[in-house]
Amino acid sequence: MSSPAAAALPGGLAQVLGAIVGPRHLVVEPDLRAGHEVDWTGRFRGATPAVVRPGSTAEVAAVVAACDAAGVAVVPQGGNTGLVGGSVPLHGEVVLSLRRLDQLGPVDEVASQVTVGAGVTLAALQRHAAAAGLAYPVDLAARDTATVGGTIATNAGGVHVLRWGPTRRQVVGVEAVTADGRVLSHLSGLTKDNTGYDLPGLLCGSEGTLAVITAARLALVPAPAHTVVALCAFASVAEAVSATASLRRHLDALDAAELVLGDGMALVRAVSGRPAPFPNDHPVYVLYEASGRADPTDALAEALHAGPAPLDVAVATDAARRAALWAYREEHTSAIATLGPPHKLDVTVPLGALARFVEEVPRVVERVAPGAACWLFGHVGDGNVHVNVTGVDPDDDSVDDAVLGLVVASGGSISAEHGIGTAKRRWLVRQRSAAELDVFRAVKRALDPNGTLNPHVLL
Ligand code: FAD
Ligand code: 2HG
Ligand code: ZN
Repeated sequence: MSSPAAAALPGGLAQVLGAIVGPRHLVVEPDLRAGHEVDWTGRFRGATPAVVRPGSTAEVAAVVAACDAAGVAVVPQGGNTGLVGGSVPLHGEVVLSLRRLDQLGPVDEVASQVTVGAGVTLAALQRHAAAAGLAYPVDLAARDTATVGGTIATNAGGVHVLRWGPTRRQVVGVEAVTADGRVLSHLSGLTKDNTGYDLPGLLCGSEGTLAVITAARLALVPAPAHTVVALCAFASVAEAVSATASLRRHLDALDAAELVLGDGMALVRAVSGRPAPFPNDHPVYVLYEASGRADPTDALAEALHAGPAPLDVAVATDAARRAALWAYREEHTSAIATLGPPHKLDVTVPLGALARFVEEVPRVVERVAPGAACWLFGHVGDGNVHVNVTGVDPDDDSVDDAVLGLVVASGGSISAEHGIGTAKRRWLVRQRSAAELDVFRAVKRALDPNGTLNPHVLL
């Protein structure tokens, strides 16, 4: 999906923005803007008159206020790894890049918390926490690029939601800038603090539409002394779901349960050249990870006996072999990207309906887009399936309509963890009542009356 070229900035605004951030950080050269104008998948491509790169909260506030006063819309952008077309200037907006806000505060070992800038990447945060013997539990394959601000704005999930919850559960304070340039700062991180509305909770998942997040106070968890990964093969998705339910009942230390299907495994192997995990191919795999202070390997093996028996199991305890098993799952997104821009439908269905949903999706897709290829994988413990469809024109959303229709009919959610962005805006009315959407719009008006922040995202 691409948009016409962006209009130039209104008279004088370029000078104002350049004076705020310094000329070096007002990026107008086409080749330097280019990477900020297209999303990670290549499906959503826009154009911006300028990428503005503030280096402090005060600069963010001044930039946003200047754009608001000039009637110029702004797209906040972190690592630009978002998958719903919410981080790129599809309507000629100014791009506000938050990547320079990359300060890592000292880890508060008494509270197990840390305050960091919105531009810190997940990987940098994870390394910082690890150096203090702690861990930041939100983890996803884009960890080297995705930022704290972006993960809060999307309420990112990732592979550890099963045990630690999504980003919202880790955010104990935020600093953010409203469209008129006011700074809201509540970073004390007090566990008990009933002094009004929960602004961190509101900003989690707000997709850059309510305020620009500039820093966050985050809860950390104990770093595990032992981690074990087991890749298990099953005969069907129904067995995989039932084995996962059994593991959840029997294993406190379960961090992740990740679904891979046979064709996705074959694609990842073809693209990466990785060897097969087992002598025989199987239709369904689940990658389990467990971790704790004590070695959970025996507990995992015992828990596996309590459910449907896997057809094959590969176990890894050392970091290199664990990473090799994880690669079969994590490399799905990049392997699919080699086939051209996919339609990505990140959905949840009730666990009881998941096996049927996985069977049904290819049939539904074949009906509306004969010959298109369907790739399904995801976070089976959360009922979160990533439906990717390749071989369909980026602008043809009949596949999206058909799959999301099936999701709603199954009692699921049209966005599990990636957000609504611009990609799914059309379908939000199927999921949220008119009364809820009215309240959403009222909240938006209260914080951003001129519609400056991501006006084409979410609502
Ligand atoms: P961006 O893409 O830059 O922005 C995303 C949204 O947040 C946009 O609407 C943007 O306007 C807004 N935004 C960004 N920064 C700010 C800010 N400071 N203040 C206000 N608004 C802001 N997501 C998951 O949930 N789980 C996964 O497992 C997962 N795996 C992924 C794997 C790969 C290989 C890739 C490419 C993506 C994956 N994602 C996943 C999606 C993506 O990484 C997340 O949505 C992530 O949270 C985006 O962070 P970002 O910094 O790149 O944000
Ligand atoms: C994942 O779980 C991400 O790997 C990306 O959420 C999903 O590529 C996708 O559709
Ligand atoms: Zn995911």
